[in-house]
Amino acid sequence: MKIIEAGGARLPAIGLGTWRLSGPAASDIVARAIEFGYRHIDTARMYANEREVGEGIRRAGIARDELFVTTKVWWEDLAEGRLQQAAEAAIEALGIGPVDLLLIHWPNAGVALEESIGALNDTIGRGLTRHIGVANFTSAMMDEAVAISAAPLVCNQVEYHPFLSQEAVLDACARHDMALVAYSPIGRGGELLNDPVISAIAERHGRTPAQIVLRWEVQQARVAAIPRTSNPDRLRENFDVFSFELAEDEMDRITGLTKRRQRLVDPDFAPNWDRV
Ligand code: 1BO
Repeated sequence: MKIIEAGGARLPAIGLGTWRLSGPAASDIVARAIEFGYRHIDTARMYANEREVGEGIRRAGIARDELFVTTKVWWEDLAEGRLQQAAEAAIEALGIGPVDLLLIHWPNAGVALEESIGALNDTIGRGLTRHIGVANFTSAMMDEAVAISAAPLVCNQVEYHPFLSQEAVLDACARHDMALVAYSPIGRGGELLNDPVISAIAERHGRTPAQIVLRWEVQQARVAAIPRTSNPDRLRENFDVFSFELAEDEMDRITGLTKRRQRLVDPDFAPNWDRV
């Protein structure tokens, strides 16, 4: 398993995303993922599954320090005091002690960045998390947040796949010793996985298109990916991307697809993505 070192943290390059997983299915897949070798689990207050994710982690019976667990506070909970309360509720629901990484899930233009980043920093002092970071920040917002934060910001978690360039965010990650954690890393499946460039490379390596896409992500210096699945076979497939390598020209051809700019997750509270 490749480890991404950023901002003083060590993130396993493949993690399990849990957005839209709920109930016993969420606990089951988390426990299975850990048994299978996953060491990075991602959840959020907004997913309303922290209790089940925690249950799956406890069921797997792994030593806590062998697992990297991330959760996120929702954009409506970023005010001083409210953010800390949300973090406390997350820790209580998970029931595994402090998390490894606590993120601001989306920026909120209605709360000053000084206030939300200050409150996020405070969660470290309160023993709620070991590290902090952000999600869905533009590169300009990353620059501002890093300048304000006392503790290093470990990552920016953003949508990233071969149909969406994140060049500006990747540059900002390199400037600030941060990781890019890719959500929706295989897009919506269909169109991306049937793309002729991806299919041809998959055929050449005897791998699935999803494995090629995930390999393209984790072969980049600062990128981790958190594919979500509730299917045990996919769990295995998504994790098996460290025993082969893409050639430089294959990496370049896949990177060439990112000019399509197909953004899949763009809620009405999202920031102005063009503010790079
Ligand atoms: C509203 C989208 C959340 C994904 O983490």
